[in-house]
Amino acid sequence: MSYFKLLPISLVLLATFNHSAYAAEQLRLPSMSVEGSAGEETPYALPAITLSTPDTGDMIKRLPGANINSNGPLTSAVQYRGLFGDRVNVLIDGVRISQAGPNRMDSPLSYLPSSRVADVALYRGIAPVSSGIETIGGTIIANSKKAEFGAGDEAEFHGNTAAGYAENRNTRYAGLLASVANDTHRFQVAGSVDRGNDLGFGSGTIRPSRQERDTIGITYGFQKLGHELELDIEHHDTGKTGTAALPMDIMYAKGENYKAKFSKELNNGGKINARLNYQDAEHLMSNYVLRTNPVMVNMGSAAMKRNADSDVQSQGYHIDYAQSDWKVGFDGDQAEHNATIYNPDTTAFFIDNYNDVERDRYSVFAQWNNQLNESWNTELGARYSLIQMDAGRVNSNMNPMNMGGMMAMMQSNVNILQTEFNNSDRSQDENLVDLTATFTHKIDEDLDLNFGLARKERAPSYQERYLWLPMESTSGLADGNNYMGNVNLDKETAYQGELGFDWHTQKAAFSPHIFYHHVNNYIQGTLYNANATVNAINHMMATSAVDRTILQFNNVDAKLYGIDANWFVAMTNTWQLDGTVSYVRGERRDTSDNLYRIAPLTARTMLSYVQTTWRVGVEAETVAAQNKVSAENNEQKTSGYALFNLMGNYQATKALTLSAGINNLFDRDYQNHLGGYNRISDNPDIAQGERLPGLGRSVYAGVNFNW
Ligand SMILES: [Cu+2]
Repeated sequence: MSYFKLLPISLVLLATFNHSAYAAEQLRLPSMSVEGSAGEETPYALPAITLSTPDTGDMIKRLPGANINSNGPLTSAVQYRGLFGDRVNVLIDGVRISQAGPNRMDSPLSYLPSSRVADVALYRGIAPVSSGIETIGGTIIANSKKAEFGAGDEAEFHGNTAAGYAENRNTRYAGLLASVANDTHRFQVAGSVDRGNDLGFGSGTIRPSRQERDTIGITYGFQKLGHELELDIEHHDTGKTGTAALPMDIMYAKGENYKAKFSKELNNGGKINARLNYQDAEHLMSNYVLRTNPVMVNMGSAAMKRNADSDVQSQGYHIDYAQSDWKVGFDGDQAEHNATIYNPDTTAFFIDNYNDVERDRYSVFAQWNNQLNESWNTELGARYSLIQMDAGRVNSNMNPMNMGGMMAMMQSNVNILQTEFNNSDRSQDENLVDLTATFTHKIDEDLDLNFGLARKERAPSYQERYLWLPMESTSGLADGNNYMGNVNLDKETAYQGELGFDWHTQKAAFSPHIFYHHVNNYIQGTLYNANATVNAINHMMATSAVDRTILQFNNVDAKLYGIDANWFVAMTNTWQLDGTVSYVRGERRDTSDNLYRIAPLTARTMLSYVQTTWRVGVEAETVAAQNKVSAENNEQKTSGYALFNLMGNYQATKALTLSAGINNLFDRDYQNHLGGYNRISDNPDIAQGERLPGLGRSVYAGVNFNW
């Protein structure tokens, strides 16, 4: 019962046993008498559970210290210990996905629907250097279900179906995996379909929050004599999906990801791992299809109908060699981004939002993991990365009719910024050095001490560097401010400390970790130095009586600290309690302000009643008020709340699990601090600029079937 070491037991039960698509033969069913109990494993993993939504973010939220910034139902962005966006290294099947959308509409998690997830995992605290380039905010992993090799040379046919339905506005999703395999070859086809209408809360509707996504992928695997090869092609297609916290909605985000993985065991006991990946994705967003377009109030209330067309091509590679205590390797990726804004009614109108933006990373690392003696284990790591960034020249035509007056003025102002940007030193290199030292000290059979120190660095994102016109394409910050990029930004450097223990017996476990991040040159929007040109553009583009605040990405100083823990208690053979607690505080060090969009103190507590083939549980999700908000970002406070969820699982046969539950049982109205503000002008249920409400009650049911 190895899962016992990984999880509070009720999560084991929550799991629909689809960790492997074919785990049917070994039911991971409740058993209070497990042999021994080791500490938490690294990375800390949770198997997939049946959710009320197709959004994998709802699983990530269950990891200690993790939370989700949500700008729409399919655009979950991971937050770990107060850091989010490009600061967190999110790996989907081992690969860091590049986003086609400059506002993170196709966030990495959007590439893997919940019905196809095998497990999600987290390196608690300091992520090892081997887990990726730019891991200042940690590494979080989501893996898809993969067929296993067969036992003999006969072909075996297997598969998995996971499907769910939630009554909150007809949310439904299904995933299917079918495979044929023997002991040498495996081949699988897997796909998913997600649909849902605009979501509801209390007596209202979040407009727009409909969702639509299809995925399909094929995988071929080969193994022989210590060699293993995997080839994988994934196609994803997100259709019209609302993002009420952003200025536009998703019309589509689609594309392909290609992966090749190879590993070989050598005679000397070493192992080589290699991976190649290529991604090609395109994205269209619009501000007038799922919502009413805004008007430019200072331009004679002219309709501001806009589309934005964006794309990314990226390729990456990773090779490492592991032998005894050592792992060394090199990796890198190159991504090229474009985004153009246009007016559907006036074809000649266009703005290059990002043109030929390149962000290339080259990196080498070495990691040494040593069991010094019975009670001391240490891991030391070093990584050097070169980040090269560049952007093409930008152009625009905001006055295609060649009108005089305001339009001519607008274009001449934009021309000034354009020329400034085109003459700036857009080619920038950054040298990053990551160093980590983590230690585990085993005090006795039940108790381990963990501590670690690290230095981690991150280069600016392309949005932070190359946003040349005051706009909101900021990788999903969704704070309602207009931003200016800053070509001359410096890299961020974080000094991180971690201290925790992991106490684990057969009847109970508790593993609190405290952390401190001292971040120099933290990149944050600060009030833009009044510039007549930028102010004039901002004023002319205004869609409300009050001009948007303009912030510019700048280097400031910050610190984040907090504690997160996860725990369980088996009270009797049938009753158990478990949960997580996560707290983080983010502050500026250069001013007395707080950091933006920091998760409030959050606890999940679940009481479960467990039988051999079924279990039921009641979960309390308690969230404190967030009063420590960022004045610089005009961030609004939120109140605390408690939600209660019911969930049940029934293992009907070895292969079939039925799940059902009710989320937000009491249909409580609440606002998720990480949920963004309503950008829609004409939703009678939510005022524009008000924080978006969390979802109302949702009764859901799901099925998981292995064959
Ligand atoms: Cu977008």
